[in-house]
Amino acid sequence: MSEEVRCRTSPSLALVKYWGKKSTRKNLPATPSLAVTLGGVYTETGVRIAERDSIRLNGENVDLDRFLPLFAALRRAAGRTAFFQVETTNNFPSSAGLASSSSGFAALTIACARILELDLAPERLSALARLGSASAARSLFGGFTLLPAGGRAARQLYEPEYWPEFRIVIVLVSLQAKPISSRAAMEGTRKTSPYYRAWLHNAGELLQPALRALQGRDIDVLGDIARLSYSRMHAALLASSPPVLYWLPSTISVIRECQHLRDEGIGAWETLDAGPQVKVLCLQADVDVISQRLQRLDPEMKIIVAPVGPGPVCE
Ligand code: 2P0
Repeated sequence: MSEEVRCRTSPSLALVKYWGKKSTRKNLPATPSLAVTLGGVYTETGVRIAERDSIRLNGENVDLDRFLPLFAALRRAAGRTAFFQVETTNNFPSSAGLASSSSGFAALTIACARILELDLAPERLSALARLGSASAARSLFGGFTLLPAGGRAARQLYEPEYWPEFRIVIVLVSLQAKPISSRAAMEGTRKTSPYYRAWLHNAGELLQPALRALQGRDIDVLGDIARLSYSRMHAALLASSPPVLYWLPSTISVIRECQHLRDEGIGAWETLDAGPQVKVLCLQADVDVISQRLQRLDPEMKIIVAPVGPGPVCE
């Protein structure tokens, strides 16, 4: 057995969402995305050099097709033909709208680069990870990150320590895999939603005020912008043919409870991705009341509280 490299990375949660591709072949995003890396939830990936490529996710073999462009780019960068034996686990549900592809492709990219002894700058690693999943370009960094529209690589805007009180309350309303992958749904939106052009236009307009709110650590404004971004993304999705609705009844219960909390003066701003889970942006001082109120909706729902997370760690 060859030596193994193990890397751990955390998912990237977009506050301003990436949804739609400028280039499908190069996997370039059509919208800018501003994100926070989540702490305490992570993908851990081990890679060895082997005689053929193989990937096991949480103990199950995974189809290789989606990984081949990344593997090919890594082999080109190393100037050698090497194959990867990959074992990867998530300490949170996969394919349920918790951005497992962001942390998954980021961990895979960095672990493969290390085993090939490639000494690449973070920006280069981010561009490679983007070939697997555009959100993975952001997971290469901790703290707050930006992937510009059409951008090849993400960059870190602020270190994890920048906003120590910032928290994300993750509400797992369903542990089932989502009915349609984000990649397929994104393409469906681009090709069939009459709202897609408006979505692209507006996504660019949301970025500057979001950046200013982050610069001022103004959670009221940032939370409001995050709500607009996910709502407009889902409006475009719902208008595609066939329509795509990721929400479940409990998703809506959580959204409404966040509205009630805000009406009572408690800062709780929800955001959703390509799945039914709800992530609530808030400050540490409000975490207990928010968690209790949301748990009361359904004692079965799992709730995870995440601080702003770190960048990749390898051993
Ligand atoms: C994001 N999402 O910005 C957005 C918001 C989901 C909703 O990036 O096709 O797996 O692999 O580039 O990154 C999820 O899509 O898509 C995603 P691909 P990805 O986090």
